Amino acid sequence: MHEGLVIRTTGSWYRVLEADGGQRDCRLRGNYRLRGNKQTNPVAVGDRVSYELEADGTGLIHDVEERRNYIVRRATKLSKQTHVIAANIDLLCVVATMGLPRTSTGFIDRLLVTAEAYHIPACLIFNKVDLYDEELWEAQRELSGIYRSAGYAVHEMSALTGQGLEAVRQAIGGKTVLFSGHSGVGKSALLNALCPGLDLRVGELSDWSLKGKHTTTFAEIHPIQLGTGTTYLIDTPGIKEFGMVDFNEQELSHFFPEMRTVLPECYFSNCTHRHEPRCAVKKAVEDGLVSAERYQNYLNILEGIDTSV
Ligand SMILES: Nc1nc2c(ncn2[C@@H]2O[C@H](COP(=O)(O)OP(=O)(O)OP(=O)(O)O)[C@@H](O)[C@H]2O)c(=O)[nH]1
Ligand SMILES: [Mg+2]
Ligand SMILES: [Zn+2]
Repeated sequence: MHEGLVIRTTGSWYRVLEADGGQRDCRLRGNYRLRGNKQTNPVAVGDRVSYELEADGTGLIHDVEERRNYIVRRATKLSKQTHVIAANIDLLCVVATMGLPRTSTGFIDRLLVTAEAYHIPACLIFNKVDLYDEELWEAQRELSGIYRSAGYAVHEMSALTGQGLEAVRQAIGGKTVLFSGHSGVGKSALLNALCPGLDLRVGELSDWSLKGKHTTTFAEIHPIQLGTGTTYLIDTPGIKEFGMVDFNEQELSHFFPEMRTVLPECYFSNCTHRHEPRCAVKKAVEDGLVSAERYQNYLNILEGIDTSV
């Protein structure tokens, strides 16, 4: 039996990176038990699998190693089924921009909350700063301040000019890094900038909607050499709306790091931080310790209002 890392999944085929650096197309053995039936894909990029060789040179996956972590979203907007985006991730980079197509904080916060819920460290990358005028820079500085004070590393960069790229390199070296965000924000362009040899397809924005055209169509891991060790970059298809799985009212605020620290001071132990008196979160918003925008996004998620687009 051999062991390897799933770096691409397309239909019923899995591309596996082998121990010696080679790659092999594998299928999943027919009677492989789905984990429950809640997930649409039993094997995702980042999974470590054991497989045996078939006579025709392909592989047959027998087992999937237990995951250290993974991140999911709803398969479709109303679906109860979830789709595993990737497994065994060291860092989620939310790729966003104040340029085109502009990312809302509602979208960013849904991704960050999900990363917190699944215990995946996250950071923010604002791309396309070469397009910023003074007004956009001002808005960017304010936004970066909000996320930094919430506890996240924030990078401002341009895949086009290379500005800010070195800091991103430093932050991801030696890790397995998932890049996620709307179509057209420049995820693939960013990966190309990090490693020019990759030569990933980059798409134009649509003329009429100024959004991306969903150029990347499946998640794929690209192992690259940065400094000493191997860094695994996971490029993913752009997300229209991030379908969050449900969290209960009580746990949601724990996934906002800057709220988490004041929670014990709420008068009611089951406070949802909406209308309750003597709420430490509302006080923190008034005092400017928690941003009003993040708090509003918290309320929206609580009420199930979708402002993520
Ligand atoms: N001006 C500018 N344009 C950029 C930058 N990064 C990417 N772009 C452009 O943005 C468009 C989309 O880039 P992609 O890398 O394909 O975006 P993506 O996030 O991978 O999109 P999907 O694969 O559809 O999810 C392309 O026209 C890129 O040339 C940047 O830093 N500055
Ligand atoms: Mg892409
Ligand atoms: Zn409260």
